[in-house]
Amino acid sequence: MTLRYIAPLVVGLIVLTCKTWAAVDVSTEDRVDVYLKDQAKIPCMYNLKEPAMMIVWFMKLPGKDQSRIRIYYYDNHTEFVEEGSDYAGRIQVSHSYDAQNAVGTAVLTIDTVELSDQREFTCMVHNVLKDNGEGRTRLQVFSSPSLPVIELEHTGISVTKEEPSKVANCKVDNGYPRPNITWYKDRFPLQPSEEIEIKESVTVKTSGLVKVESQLFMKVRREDEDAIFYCEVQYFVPGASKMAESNKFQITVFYPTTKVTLYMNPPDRLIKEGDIVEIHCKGNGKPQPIFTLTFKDKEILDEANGIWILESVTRSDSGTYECRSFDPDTGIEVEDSINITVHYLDHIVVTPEEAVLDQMQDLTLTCNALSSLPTYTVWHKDGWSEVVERHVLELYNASYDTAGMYTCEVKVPSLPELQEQKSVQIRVQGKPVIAVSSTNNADRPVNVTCYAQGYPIPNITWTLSDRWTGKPVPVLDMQSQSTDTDVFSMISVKATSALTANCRAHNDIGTDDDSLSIDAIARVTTTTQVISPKAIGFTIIPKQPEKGGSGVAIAVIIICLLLIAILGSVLYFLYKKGRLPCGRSGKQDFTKEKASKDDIVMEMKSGKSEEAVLLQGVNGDKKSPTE
Ligand SMILES: *[C@@H]1O[C@H](CO)[C@@H](O)[C@H](O)[C@H]1NC(C)=O
Ligand SMILES: *[C@@H]1O[C@H](CO)[C@@H](O)[C@H](O)[C@H]1NC(C)=O
Ligand SMILES: *[C@@H]1O[C@H](CO)[C@@H](O)[C@H](O)[C@H]1NC(C)=O
Ligand SMILES: *[C@@H]1O[C@H](CO)[C@@H](O)[C@H](O)[C@H]1NC(C)=O
Ligand SMILES: CC(=O)N[C@H]1CO[C@H](CO)[C@@H](O)[C@@H]1O
Repeated sequence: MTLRYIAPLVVGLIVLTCKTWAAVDVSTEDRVDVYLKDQAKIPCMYNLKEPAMMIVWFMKLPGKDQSRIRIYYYDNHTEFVEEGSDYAGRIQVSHSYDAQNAVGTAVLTIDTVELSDQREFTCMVHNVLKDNGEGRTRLQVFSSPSLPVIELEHTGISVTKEEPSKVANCKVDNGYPRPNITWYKDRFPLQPSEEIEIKESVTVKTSGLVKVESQLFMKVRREDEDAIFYCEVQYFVPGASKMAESNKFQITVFYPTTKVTLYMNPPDRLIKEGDIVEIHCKGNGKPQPIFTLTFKDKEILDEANGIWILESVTRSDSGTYECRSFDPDTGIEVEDSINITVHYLDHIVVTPEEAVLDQMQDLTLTCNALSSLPTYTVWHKDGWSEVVERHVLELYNASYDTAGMYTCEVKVPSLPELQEQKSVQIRVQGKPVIAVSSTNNADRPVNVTCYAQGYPIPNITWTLSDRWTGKPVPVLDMQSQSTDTDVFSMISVKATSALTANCRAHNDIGTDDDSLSIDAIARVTTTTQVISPKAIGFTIIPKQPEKGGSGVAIAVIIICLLLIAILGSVLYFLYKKGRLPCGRSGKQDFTKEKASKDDIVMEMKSGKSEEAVLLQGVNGDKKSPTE
């Protein structure tokens, strides 16, 4: 505060010392600054060897009438403020005198300064000799304006406009003296030019305070959409100048579309039939123009913000899509196009669709499915792992094992969702081939099973007969299961006597049968049935008798029997002649051997079946292999 007063004071003194036109040396400040509604102090100094005789303060009237009016009077007798003036009750003057330096002061204080107080005040000092001197001070009142407020033009501004367009309005209120408004773009002040126009309006309100509005007009360019704008207000305050910035803002710039881009979302995706495809069209202008999307010269409707959604596309949706935009302002028409390929995998065609083969026949199966992409084909059999990785499957020299369900699977490696499969039933026809087997458990009913392959699927017939009487025994508890290629049948037998179980498989092409002997004690022997050579390769067939081996064995045993007979005859002869001492034991052994024939059969059976077969043959149970 003091500094602020002293500086102008010194200047004032220098000025005044120059103007030594009066007898009394009076000095005042040229100007005193004060905020509206504050208290103003206007000092007046004089140099006298004694206190002033009289001090009078005047004010100058505004307008053309430059006359001055006394507002305050002081002398050695009396002191008063002029009644009826603007200042009655608002001013006072404090006096002091410094005898040592011979300097006196009279400070005029004005309370609650109004704008109308901005005028000239004169201090007149008289000395004892009635000489006088004067000093004048101008009171300057200040009011800080409100912060600047931006009002934006809301719609966008087109770069194609010939004349500068209104960008924004900047407003400050209640300032005094008149504040200035400056516009800024990216921190650089804007000066009026061919492209920039600034219209300012200044309103002095009844209060005397000033409202300033500034309108910015500009020819915008495309880059201006990124520019930061604001306005700044500069105003004076006591002893200084200040400034305040408005909020920063950006403008919406409209520019024509010179290029459109058509693309799929998401991009770089393989599309298959049934997919949803999203097509986007974007222009490089602002606002986005009206687009039209055409496909095969037909317009596709249902557009929303340049996006079209094609639901469940098919291969017929493949082709070129074109997006066009037309700007009516500039007359510019632009377009872009994309190719869309909708991929597909058709249903599989397998040839033949089914087949019944003869044994040893060959067959070529082909599997084809039309696709727009490279495919991978694989054949499986009966749900097992792959057989071949080709679209052609060749079956050579069909056997019953060849029969089954063949499945062809076609995949598209680049688009794994595309895959198809189809199955084909291959049958191999022929007369039944059977295999009979049984459990061997003494405590339980014996389960006799019969497995038959063949096509048409054979019918299984079981017969049970008593081995000694030959009478049929009813078959109870038969269970059968058949698949596309074979039949499995099982009976449970409670053998109260020795039985023969016969399984007979029959179809249009032929018949096969096999028998089993079941002992009363539930022991089992296989029959003489020689399994047909066709059955080679069956997993569950019983061990096949070797024909060559049994021939040799038969010869050897017949020779042995002959030798025993001869030996017996010789012994008998010697016995009759009395040459041989006869023990009872020898005779007994011979008969015993005959009696235990069955036991020998069982022992041999557990060893080698071929010998069992032979011995049973000797017992007369053998059946003809060809039947
Ligand atoms: C306002 O502008 C005028 C003219 O350029 C200048 O004289 C004055 O000092 C400025 N006022 C402020 C507060 O800056
Ligand atoms: C076909 O199979 C049969 C029995 O499985 C075999 O004897 C014959 O040699 C095979 N023929 C060819 C050409 O492989
Ligand atoms: C015979 O078959 C029946 C029915 O399948 C089964 O319950 C039984 O355990 C089998 N008997 C033997 C000795 O395996
Ligand atoms: C198999 O048996 C069924 C009835 O059980 C009969 O209709 C069919 O003709 C038989 N098939 C043959 C090949 O004998
Ligand atoms: C003490 C003093 O200076 N008195 C003076 C007051 O003023 C009158 C005239 O107005 C003088 O006569 C006195 O001498």
